Amino acid sequence: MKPTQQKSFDTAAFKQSVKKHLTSTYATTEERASSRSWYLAMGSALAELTTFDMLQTEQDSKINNAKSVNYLSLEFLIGRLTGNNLISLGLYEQVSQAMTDLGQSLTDLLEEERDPSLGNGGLGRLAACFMDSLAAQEFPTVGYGLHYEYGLFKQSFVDGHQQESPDAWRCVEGYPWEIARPELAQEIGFYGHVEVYQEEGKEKRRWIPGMSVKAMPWDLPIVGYQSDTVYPLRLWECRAIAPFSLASFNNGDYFEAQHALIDAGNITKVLYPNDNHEKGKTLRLMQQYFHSAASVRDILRRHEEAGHTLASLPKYETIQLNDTHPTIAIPELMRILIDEKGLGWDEAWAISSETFAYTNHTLLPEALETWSESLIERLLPRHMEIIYHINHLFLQEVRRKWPGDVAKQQKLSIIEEGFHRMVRMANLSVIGSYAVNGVAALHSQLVKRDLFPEFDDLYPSKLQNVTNGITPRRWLKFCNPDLSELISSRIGNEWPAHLEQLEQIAQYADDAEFQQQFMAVKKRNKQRLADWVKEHLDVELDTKAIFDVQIKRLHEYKRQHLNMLHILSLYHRLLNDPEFDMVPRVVFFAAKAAPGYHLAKDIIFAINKIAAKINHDPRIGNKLKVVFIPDYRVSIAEIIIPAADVSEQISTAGKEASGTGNMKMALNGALTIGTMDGANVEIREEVGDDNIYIFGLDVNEVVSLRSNGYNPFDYYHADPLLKASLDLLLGDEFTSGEPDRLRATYDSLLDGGDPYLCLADFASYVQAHQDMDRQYRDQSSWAKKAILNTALVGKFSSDRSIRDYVNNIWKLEAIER
Ligand code: 26Q
Repeated sequence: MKPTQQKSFDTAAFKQSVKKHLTSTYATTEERASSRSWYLAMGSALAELTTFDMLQTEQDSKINNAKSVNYLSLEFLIGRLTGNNLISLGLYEQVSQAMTDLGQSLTDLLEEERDPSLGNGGLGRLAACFMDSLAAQEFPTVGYGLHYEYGLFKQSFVDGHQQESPDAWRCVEGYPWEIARPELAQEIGFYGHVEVYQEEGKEKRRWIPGMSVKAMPWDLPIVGYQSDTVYPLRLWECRAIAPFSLASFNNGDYFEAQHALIDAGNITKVLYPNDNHEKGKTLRLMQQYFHSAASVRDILRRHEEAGHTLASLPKYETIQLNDTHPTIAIPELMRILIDEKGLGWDEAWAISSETFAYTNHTLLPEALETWSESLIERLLPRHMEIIYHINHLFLQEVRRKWPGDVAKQQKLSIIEEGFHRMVRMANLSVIGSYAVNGVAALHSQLVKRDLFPEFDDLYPSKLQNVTNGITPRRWLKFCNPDLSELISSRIGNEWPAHLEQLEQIAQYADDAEFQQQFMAVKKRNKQRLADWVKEHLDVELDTKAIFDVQIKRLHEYKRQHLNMLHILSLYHRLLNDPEFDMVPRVVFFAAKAAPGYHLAKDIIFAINKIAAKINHDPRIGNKLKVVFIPDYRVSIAEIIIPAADVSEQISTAGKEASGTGNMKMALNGALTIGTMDGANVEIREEVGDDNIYIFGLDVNEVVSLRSNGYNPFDYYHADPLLKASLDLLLGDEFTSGEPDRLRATYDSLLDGGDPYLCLADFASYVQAHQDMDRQYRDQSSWAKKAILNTALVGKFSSDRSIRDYVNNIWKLEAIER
């Protein structure tokens, strides 16, 4: 990467281009244009610059003769692009000035951009951070995803209940950063049958699909930080092939033919809103195959156009599977190599199994994907045959390793026997990949120990770890400009590309002036959040309070309801314990629940009701406020994260694969209160025990508590504070006149058996909060801890994650241009 390179920029030409787009693309005038039109015109003018660079990159023979990584993911939660791209291009100041000249404020225009919410949460956001780091470090890459018409639903609250509404992120005008690539469209089949035929005396097979659709690619530019390299994020949109059914048109059945068009559009209509839970619907499998098939064909097209042989595919291309969602790409590549390119099985397998690598993001059994054999057979008959054959050869290997051990064969088989036979996508992924990785040290250990121990025996060194990371460009430089400036004033401005340099600010951790400046920045960021809350939610907040933040998808394993119990305990003590003294505190939540996850929605409802009561209860003298920010998304995370004093990372040990919000908040100077789970373990290693609040059972203690028979009532009866806190959920304390409306959450924690051990961890969680509250009273020592968090989390840059993939898995080289 070239240091602090400035792009040449012609301000006059840029302004001209904005004006041209205003009139000729958006049909308005400078006098009449709304802020929205100005934003669109500016975006279009900028996109022209990056499209040019993207095409240059695409045609660069140095890149085409080097190895690239193809990142396949059903989700890319990229967030707004305009501000971030301006930073990467190094044009923020110039464009800001140009827009001022045109009578516009850049910061206001940036607010006009809708977040492209093409992901659910962690997995999708990770994919976006990885694209940023690949481009920044000039590793040749293409991201492949889906061009959903509707992204993750928008969330609002009606009487405290989550309401979902569709997210038409492109609005009517389209998204200025995307560019259609009709020349690269592909045709994708479904259903149909397998035909057996003879060729040169050999029996061959081919798939005759029963229907097909068109995959139209849209490219978004991934602009490398301070580099001219722009790699594409290629998103496939499903379209009908027109004229779809000539027969129906000719029969005069116009509407029948139109119907087919409508159905084809459905495949990429909407992102599935489940996170860490699979729901085996036909349309979801169609999305997965549509995505994999279009991407694999595009990869082969690029490979062949560069003049390389099929046998050299693994030398030039690696395909990273973001969880099992694109795993059907493995049998798809095999099918193309064998049926279409005429290779033999062994040759094809040698290529395929050296091309794919798989990242596992979860151990939760309900999130491990399986698809019914009969569904795959119907939708993709040839792929099912190929899966059987992969399995057949694999089970021979298993029998050689463990002769006579039928249980091993059953456990490792790609096919799960039972009333409905199911295809286990994780097993297929491990068997068909040259490397498999977990996403944090602890998680990767558990993948080996609990999820795939036999695979680890069979294929030593296939199972690896790559600890997740976050891009410091978006998650510090862009979202926290004041802290960025303070950091640069002491250690220079190279840190966004070399995050380990932040360690140098550790020397200022005891410096009174630096502490005071650091805390002043935090205060301004807290004020920015408080202003947002006042404007949008009409709740008044005091920045002297501790800002205590839990922002992530709503899931029982993430234990937002444990946080809620802590709030109830504070409320109880404020009302009943005259001795009780606490630093004022604001607890922030932001979380979407999957629309079909009823208990998660009940927890949202309970927190909202508790917030409504507490926030207006004069008896507690503004000591405690609870704010549930609706519609959590990347752009609101960019406001909340810089303002956090305390980062809640409180999942049951062993359940959160990594977490990445934990890294973002620590980087922005928040102290973590967390369990020994996911990447919290490594954050503790980096920042040191004094600068993090660890509580609760660890993985081994969780296992032994469960095996001894866990009974939440034991804790309920033994701990009066816990009992009092839980009992507040009964009656009508928070739902005046309507008792029992918060009962579902209460019941899940007691009669429901408390599957995520909230009650077992409650006492130590409350204690950790108390320790933290004491510490906060000493602002100098708090500042020191906060500074050390920022200083010591350089490891969690996604640049480092990508280098780990490059060195240990992908084995590719950066291409300086
Ligand atoms: C699967 C089948 C059908 C429909 C939906 C799904 C589905 C979709 C999304 C299953 C899982 C997901 C998302 C999982 C996810 O976000 N996992 C998180 O990944 C992060 C990045 O590695 C980790 O930091 C988190 O710990 C992990 O929970």
